[in-house]
Amino acid sequence: MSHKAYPTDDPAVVTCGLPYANGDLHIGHLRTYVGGDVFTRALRTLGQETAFVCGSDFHGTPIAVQATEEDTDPEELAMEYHERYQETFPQFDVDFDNYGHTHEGTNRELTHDIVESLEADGYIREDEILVAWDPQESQPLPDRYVQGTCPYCGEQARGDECDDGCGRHLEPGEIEDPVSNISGNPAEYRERTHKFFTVSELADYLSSFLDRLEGTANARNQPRQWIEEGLEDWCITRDLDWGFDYPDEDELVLYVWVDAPIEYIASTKQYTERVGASTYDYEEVWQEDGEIVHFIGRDIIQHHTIFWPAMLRVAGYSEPRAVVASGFMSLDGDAFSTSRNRAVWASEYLDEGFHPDLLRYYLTTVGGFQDDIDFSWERFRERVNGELVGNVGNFAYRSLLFAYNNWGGTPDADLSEEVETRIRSALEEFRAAINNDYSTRKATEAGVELAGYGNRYIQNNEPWHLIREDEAEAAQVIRDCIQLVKAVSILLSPTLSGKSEQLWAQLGETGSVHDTGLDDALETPPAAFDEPGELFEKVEDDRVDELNEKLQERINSMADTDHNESDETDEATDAVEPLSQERISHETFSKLDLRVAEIRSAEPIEGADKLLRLSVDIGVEERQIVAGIRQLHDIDDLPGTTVVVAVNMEKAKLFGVESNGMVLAAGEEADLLTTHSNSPLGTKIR
Ligand code: B3M
Ligand code: ZN
Repeated sequence: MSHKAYPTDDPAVVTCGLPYANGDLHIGHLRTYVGGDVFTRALRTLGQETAFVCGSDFHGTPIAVQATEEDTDPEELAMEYHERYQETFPQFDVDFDNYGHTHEGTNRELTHDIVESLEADGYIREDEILVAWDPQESQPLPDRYVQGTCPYCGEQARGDECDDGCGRHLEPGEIEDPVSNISGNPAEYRERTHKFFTVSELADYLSSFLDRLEGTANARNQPRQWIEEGLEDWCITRDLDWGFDYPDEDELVLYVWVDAPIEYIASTKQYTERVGASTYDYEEVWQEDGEIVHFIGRDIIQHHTIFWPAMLRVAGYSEPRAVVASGFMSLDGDAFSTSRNRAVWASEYLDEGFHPDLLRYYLTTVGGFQDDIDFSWERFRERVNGELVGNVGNFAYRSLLFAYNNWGGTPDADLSEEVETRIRSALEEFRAAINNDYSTRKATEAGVELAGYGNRYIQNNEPWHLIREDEAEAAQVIRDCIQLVKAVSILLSPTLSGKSEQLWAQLGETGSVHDTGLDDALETPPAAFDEPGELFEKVEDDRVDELNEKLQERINSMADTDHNESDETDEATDAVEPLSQERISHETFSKLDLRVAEIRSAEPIEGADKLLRLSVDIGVEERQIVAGIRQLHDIDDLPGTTVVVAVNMEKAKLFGVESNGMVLAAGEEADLLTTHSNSPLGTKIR
């Protein structure tokens, strides 16, 4: 990869995946937006000229299906949520320079231009294909109007994406055993004429693009494999009323994934129109040598690393420099579910009175961006109290207060060499985290660790004793500490966007910390400042209990309503899974080596709410097995429990812990299987 290090001479744009404007935002959604915002601020701290843009996604069947369900017009529905998102993002300091939506004129024009240039260059062909059709309603069933089985991995998939399985995009007609979401009946197939973008011709270009692409590794690895397996052409039209018309066609609209990413350009263009091209020129970014960085969820990697760069390439635009794709996020070990109210909503978080920075910090540091992470109020408390209150806040407050009480500000002394060197190395870590890893987590840790160093420094030097013996020496120590506080404030400014600003003001600095660069961290702090206040407040234990109870009550009450009304659009969670129709031979079964075993010990795994590390005695040896059984079982009750273990499972690594075998359990709740007599450990189960 031969890109120049940030800051470059060219402008950058950071984008975030456009939210479909069809539902409230929860803290799981915020991961991508906070990620993009923190990264943008980090780039600016490095001195990179950067715009941060996004917009609401108005088109496609996600909006159309919901509008039908709510008996409203898709545009009206989308507009309502769009307006809400415009309020929500700034509440979390996710400050887009432009936040548009896909149904606007700017996007329509750009989309038509781009599609026309795909046509003009001979990259569009027409084909007759079989598409899903509802015989009862007598209408086509594009994308989310249909559910079925993924032809690649066999998981239940919805319309155009295998969301629970392999994550692939599915072409029209590809889904197996389709069922109509309108009538609930099996769908049929009808022949229709559609337009295809011949992405398959761009395989070589896309391979070389992936070699240059920066960002997270997941965004390169998956698509490389898809290219190896052979790229299919991409159907870019749909039989639908909602969306942008295909140029000069009345019957077909463009597939939502054509115009959605083009909104990245449209939104940047709107920003330029507002501030003027001399301030920020979108053409320099998108048509010359700009640095284009996309923050997305990992479920839309294919769209951003295959379809999108293919479109940009043919239409003569610049290619993305980086795709930063997040891992999955769970809540208390289970998936967020909008329809089941199993979520911590963005508005709810704020209503609880928590500062947005606490969540920004949690989302940024609880795992790497491409890792799967979990949110729990308990871990939220631990991180806030341990790192923000106990480390960062504590260091800033004790240093500033001591300085204020004794000198009314920063004492007059020279910065020591030791501290200067330590600050320089933190700045370097920050720079490297952004440049080498696109890691906002590591960049943030550079600041948090510097605060930790500061705490040890002040503790070891004991200025509170020194000041009685040798004032000059005490002044020296505190001078160092205030410089450290200043550096911490700059290093943490991308993540703790509001709190760092408060700290900046406490330091007696003028202007905004967001207008400073990394090198300002070594500029002398102001000689005078006011009495400081504490930056962070502890989250108390009983708050966590209360929040957990609230969440649980809500989930339970939704479960009760599910029992009473059978909601046809949701899958019934408690229905028994259909019995498998596929028979297996005795030989196949005998390949499974199942043994009677006993749990010897059970311990929690840091960061994984459902998992336990078990030591299990299987008669001939003791094995370490990771099992997702924490929900139902009390850790202390587990040792001594007889269980059934599949001993010849492939080894796996979960949250960094190796699992050598599988403990059998029933259902989502993981009810453990046991024996009812005293079969010796290691007995084979047949
Ligand atoms: N609107 C939302 C999603 O699939 C979709 C993103 C578009 S990004 C150009 O995550
Ligand atoms: Zn699949």
